[in-house]
Amino acid sequence: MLGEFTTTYNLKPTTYNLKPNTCTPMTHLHDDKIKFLEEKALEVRKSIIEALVEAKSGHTAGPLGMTDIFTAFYFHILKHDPKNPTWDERDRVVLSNGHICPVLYAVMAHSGYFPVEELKTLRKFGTRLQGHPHREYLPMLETSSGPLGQGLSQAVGMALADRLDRGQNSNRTVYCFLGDGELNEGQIWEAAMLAGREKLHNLIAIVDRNNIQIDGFTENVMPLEPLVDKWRAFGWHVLEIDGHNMEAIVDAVDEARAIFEKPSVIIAHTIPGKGVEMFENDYKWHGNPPNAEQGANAMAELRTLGGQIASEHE
Ligand SMILES: Cc1ncc(C[n+]2csc(CCOP(=O)(O)OP(=O)(O)O)c2C)c(N)n1
Ligand SMILES: [Mg+2]
Repeated sequence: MLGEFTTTYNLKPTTYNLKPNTCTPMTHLHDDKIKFLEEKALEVRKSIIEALVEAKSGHTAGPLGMTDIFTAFYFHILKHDPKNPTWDERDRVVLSNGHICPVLYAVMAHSGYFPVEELKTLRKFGTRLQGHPHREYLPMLETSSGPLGQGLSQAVGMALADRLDRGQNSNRTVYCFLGDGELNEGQIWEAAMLAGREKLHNLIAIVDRNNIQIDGFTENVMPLEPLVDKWRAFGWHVLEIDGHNMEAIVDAVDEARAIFEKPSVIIAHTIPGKGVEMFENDYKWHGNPPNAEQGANAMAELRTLGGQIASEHE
């Protein structure tokens, strides 16, 4: 008899007393700060190329494409203290697409977490800078990553825990970086569903919408469009930006932090391999490093900003 096993639940959705976010908005970028961030991004790109050439393996396209965003985060947006990485008030950064860690290592080094010189130890046996982020070796990371699809679930857990700890008064934000190809992982959408249901306004995801993944263009491998509608349907506030425009990056994060009734996702349109023509928009650079000659050419192109300024030898 089916009836004997029927249990009735009095299910009610959890209600939260959601209040406007108390986060102080970042000040709007003035021209000097934009120039500072753009120059910093150039240094970061050079460091990434030097590290990859030295390592003789690793990912080129994703790190160069996300350099402007990571520079804006580590030099303007994030609440963090490189000299005190476990500061309790810090924002949390989850790099779900762990393979782009050369850019994370580079901004961490340039902002003072460890010496810039250490970047040349990327992917060497026994070093702290493994090919995918390893928290056991580098404890100033929030998570280890590499297997795609897991970071958003971890970030949702952190955002829920933050709410339990601090209620609505928390001034900490959890940022989760995701690749667009990574969105093929079903676990992402489980986490997105829970974040929407829990109205995690302290969670901001940033999708690297570079249109490539390991073996092709995303829309050929597994179409993601209409991507904005997908996130909206899961209960997220969605923003779309040019991921190479410092003002757009900062304004989007400001808007996302001001939203208090749902999580936000920033879909950042980026050019994979940005800054070096040979690497741009070619998925073959997803997981290949430049050799010494390609690296030297790339450095020259970056030094002259693609021929816009005279090189130091002219
Ligand atoms: C669970 C899992 N499956 C496969 C891989 C291998 N893999 C590494 S990166 C990548 C492509 C991901 O595409 P995207 O997130 O768009 O990264 P991009 O090429 O833009 O850097 C794949 C399939 C992995 N790291 N984890
Ligand atoms: Mg991609």
